[in-house]
Amino acid sequence: MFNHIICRTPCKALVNGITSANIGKPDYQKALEQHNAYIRALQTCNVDITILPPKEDFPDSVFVEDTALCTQFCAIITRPGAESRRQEIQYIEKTIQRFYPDNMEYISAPGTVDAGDIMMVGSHYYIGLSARTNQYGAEQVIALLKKYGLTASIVSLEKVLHLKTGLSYLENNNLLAAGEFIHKPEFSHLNIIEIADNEAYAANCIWVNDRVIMPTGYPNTKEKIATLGYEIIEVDTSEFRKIDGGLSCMSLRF
Ligand code: CIR
Repeated sequence: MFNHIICRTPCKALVNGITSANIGKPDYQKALEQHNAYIRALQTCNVDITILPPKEDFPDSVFVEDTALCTQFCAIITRPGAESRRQEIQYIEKTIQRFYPDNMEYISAPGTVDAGDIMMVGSHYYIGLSARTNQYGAEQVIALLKKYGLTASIVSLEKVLHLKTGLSYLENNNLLAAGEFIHKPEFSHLNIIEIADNEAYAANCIWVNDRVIMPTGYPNTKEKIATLGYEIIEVDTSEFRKIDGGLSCMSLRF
């Protein structure tokens, strides 16, 4: 059960966000409307929502997920792997501190971590080693979580930006997996819902209190999730996709 959500309104500089997608620049007005629809979807999930103001100096700052790992017992402020995103943490720290007054932790150099690389499955956390999250960072996360009785392990990834680009845990043992993650032995104890390559973007969904929020336009994935019995809310994220962002990236859920 999640009680809290933190989001940030996209800034106009969003159009200059880091991208590898090659599908054009986001339209800011459209992105804003899509972000509003995302908030409206979250509002139906029985959570309290904090919406932070846009931060023009940081094109990618709408993707708050990467700046912190918020667990049941502690929050870990990350050290984002992309230089242009590193200072985003300064603008979210105070907000997170409100929820974790006595249990804030930090990643330090040379460690780098984007929390989009960290997936929670119960009290275990999978940490993807990626272009953004390095071994030092992952080891720091493991040690910090251990202090709070939580476990973590490292997963390699080669083809996508973040671990959760290709994976979403929907609770109840159900894991959406695309591409390189479908056959990873680390996840073979879970019920793997295979997402075909032509719908790979839809592997990034979020479970929020028994609802699943998924991107619009992926009918096969939608059917598979519906078969599992979840209530589905679709949100169009086309403009965020243009800068490698998806549904999970735009919120912290805890
Ligand atoms: C970036 O490259 O950092 C952003 N353009 C996209 C971040 C997506 N975040 C995520 O998957 N958690």
